[in-house]
Amino acid sequence: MNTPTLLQKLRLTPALEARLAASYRVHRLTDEADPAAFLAAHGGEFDGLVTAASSGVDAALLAALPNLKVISSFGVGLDQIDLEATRARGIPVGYTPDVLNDCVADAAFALMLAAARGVAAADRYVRRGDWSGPPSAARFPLGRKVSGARLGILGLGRIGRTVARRAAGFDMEVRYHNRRAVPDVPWAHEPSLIELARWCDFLVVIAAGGAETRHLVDAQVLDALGPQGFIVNVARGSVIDEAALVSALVDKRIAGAGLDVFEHEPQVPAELMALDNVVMLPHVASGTVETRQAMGDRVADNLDAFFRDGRVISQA
Ligand code: NAP
Ligand code: 8YV
Repeated sequence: MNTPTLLQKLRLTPALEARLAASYRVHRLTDEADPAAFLAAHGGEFDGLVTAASSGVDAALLAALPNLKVISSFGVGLDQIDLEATRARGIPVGYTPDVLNDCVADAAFALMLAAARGVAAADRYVRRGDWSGPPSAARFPLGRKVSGARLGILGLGRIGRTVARRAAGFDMEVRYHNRRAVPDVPWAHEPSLIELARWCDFLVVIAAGGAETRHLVDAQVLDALGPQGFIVNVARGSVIDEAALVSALVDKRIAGAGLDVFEHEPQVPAELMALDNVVMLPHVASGTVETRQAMGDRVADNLDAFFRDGRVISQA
């Protein structure tokens, strides 16, 4: 078989780019001054497409690649990939589930602890010299206790279950909300998201993104969480109604938030910048050397398996 030709939609880690270049003919779309003109002239040459959860694949790009046989995506989220169009064409989509569970769950806890204990604000307080300043200056405010608190999880999937297991180390009682109860888990299923929010002290959002979950967390859910409740989002910005979240935070109708994802990344609502009870990350929950290496390995392994055996290892 001839060496397959891949279209790389965005820049990847250097290790993954090197590995792909060693086995395939790779063309980077980002090198093109006029990607549309390039695709019109050369779209028929590509056997495979490499993309990422954040970048996705839309119907127009698929249509520009008439001989495409496989897609390999860096990441687990599928909300930016037009799966209806790939299925209609019979194109398998490889992705990278499970290898990032640990780091995303770790990031959820980092955000939970940081929001409740004011870690980022306390760091700013020390750096400003307020701690060592005159004794008359306001002391740093008390935080909220995480250990022993009630944890609600929206989305008890692969990552949600990893978050739930970590909660045992913090003596937290866990309940979750999914459309379907998960069999054989020790945590209680709560069929109503509003009731889950009312019950818990910390609500971790880790449900899949996309049209079905858009604004699942709305003003009503936030009001049920209440002025003592914290929200953590490591899923997708779209799962929370961001305008409702901003107003709940500004009006102190919830206690605080830890956010890795936003509705219009990389734009972040200006109102959040001034709030010390909000901790923000630039969508890096899976961003460790080890996990990004494992994700990159799965991207390449999916392609290798497809071109060797006709099927990817992890198919969406
Ligand atoms: P997963 O195993 O597929 O779990 C998704 C969960 O969402 C399932 O428990 C599913 O349960 C629930 N869900 C889907 N639709 C729902 C709805 N309408 N109402 C309530 N629950 C719903 O996926 P995963 O591997 O854990 O990843 C979850 C998501 O995390 C990904 O899709 C991705 O967007 C996000 N993520 C973010 C980062 C980051 O860097 N921040 C990294 C990795 C992943 P039911 O089907 O029973 O409803
Ligand atoms: C990715 C993610 O790092 O896997 C996902 O769904 O959101 C992150 O792990 C990022 O989206 C890369 O595209």
